[in-house]
Amino acid sequence: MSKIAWITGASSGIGSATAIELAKLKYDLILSARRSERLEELKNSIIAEFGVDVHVLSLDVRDREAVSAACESLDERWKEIDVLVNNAGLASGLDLFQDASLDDWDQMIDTNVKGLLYVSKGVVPFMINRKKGHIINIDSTAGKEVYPKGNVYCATKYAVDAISKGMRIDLLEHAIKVTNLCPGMVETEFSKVRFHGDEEKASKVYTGYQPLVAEDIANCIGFAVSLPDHVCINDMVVTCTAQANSMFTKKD
Ligand code: NDP
Ligand code: 8X3
Repeated sequence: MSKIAWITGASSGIGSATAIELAKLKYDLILSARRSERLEELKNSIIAEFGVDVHVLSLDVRDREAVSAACESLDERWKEIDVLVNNAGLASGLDLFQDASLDDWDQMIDTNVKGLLYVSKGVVPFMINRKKGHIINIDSTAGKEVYPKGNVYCATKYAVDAISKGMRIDLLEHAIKVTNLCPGMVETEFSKVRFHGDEEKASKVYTGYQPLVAEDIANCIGFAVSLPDHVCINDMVVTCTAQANSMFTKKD
């Protein structure tokens, strides 16, 4: 029987690319995000190209009851989740602490931290029942070093680092792998979302050097899930060659 992977935030960027990568590896997929029309398009193209099974969930990870109901609504076959990629997330704003908006802060904390927890809390019991599973938490270089105006986005990604470490300890007895994956700058819709739709400002983030693309991170995920059962990548920090860390990028 095929393995099953659930990817949150599959309607764009790293999540969409990961769906394609795992379909290539013959995983059946649960794809979730709020923009369900995008998920339906991705589902149709993946089924046509790779012939795997795809189940779409229209889901806002901030909605605790909806996440719990979505997990319970899965039929028994779809509950046999081998891989959970906790990818849904965002930066909202890039402002000095004293100028930043509380709404931006709430949205990042609710999505990047609480949303990741809600989905994990729904899926972990299925993995415990099967005594196996692999959780991949999409963290960030922002979870390794704080940068100017990164304040609360960085805090949410530091929280993901701590959650990954905590999960790895507590789930040890159930043979569940936990991989914390920290990308540097990846050209996706991330900056457009961060700058509230300002595409010009967003594109400047990626000029003067060659950033990562979503497929680079999807490849890393494909690698991490293809290792033998006794091997777990705990922490993976991946940047483009032009980026040393959160603070230093060599631009032309
Ligand atoms: P995108 O904006 O391209 O994708 C973000 C995805 O998250 C979308 O599918 C979006 O779907 C989903 N999402 C956002 N909010 C919610 C929500 N409340 N409920 C459900 N889904 C949600 O950005 P990336 O692909 O770049 O980002 C993916 C992850 O990677 C994020 O966690 C981000 O922090 C992290 N990351 C990104 C980096 C980068 O430079 N791009 C670097 C390091 C980490 P929808 O809007 O349809 O709900
Ligand atoms: C996203 C990359 O550099 O904006 O996590 O923190 S960065």
